[in-house]
Amino acid sequence: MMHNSISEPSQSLQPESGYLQGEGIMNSEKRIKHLKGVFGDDDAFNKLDLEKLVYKVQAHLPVKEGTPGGLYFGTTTIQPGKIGKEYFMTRGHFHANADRAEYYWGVQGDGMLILMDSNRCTWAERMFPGSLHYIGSFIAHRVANTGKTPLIFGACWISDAGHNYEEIASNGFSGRLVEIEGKPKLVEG
Ligand code: M6P
Ligand code: ZN
Repeated sequence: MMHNSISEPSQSLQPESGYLQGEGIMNSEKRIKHLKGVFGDDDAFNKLDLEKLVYKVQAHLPVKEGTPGGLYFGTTTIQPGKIGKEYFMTRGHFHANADRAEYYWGVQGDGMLILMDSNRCTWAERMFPGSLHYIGSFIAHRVANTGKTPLIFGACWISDAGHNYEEIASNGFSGRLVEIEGKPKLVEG
């Protein structure tokens, strides 16, 4: 049987900015006060305004978290800034179902995708408008804004991936992305 109906989509995505609009878009914010223990330099952290916005996430989560076979879609905007020498960045996570993969892609600004495998080997990929990043199984991921304007990136992940923040909260990444002589560098720590 055919439904003779043409409808408008319930959600839309602004291609230039990644901005999501429509039914059921979730918005969340991470301010300095939400990011205790994420950055290496505690003195620099404690001097900052706790209410300062670091990043926000918009997401379309059409199925219940944990549903096999569904997909989630998000846009993350990281403000420019540093805490000590370390760039503003997302908390970062492994997936709770650690073998689930994810795509990230650059929309606006300059950044770095920081990746760490299960042997705690860390590396980074440059992010720029149009860059595409396949984050495979068992790889922790976080994004840093290395530029002077907001960094916007898109993400698409599996609805039963989940987030494991505990591993990163306890042990961090084995490398940190800091600014040295005006350039981003991955250093031990
Ligand atoms: C992307 C996706 C989300 C994630 C967000 C912020 O949009 O990977 O699942 O929540 O980035 O990253 P985090 O949760 O690590 O702070
Ligand atoms: Zn993820």
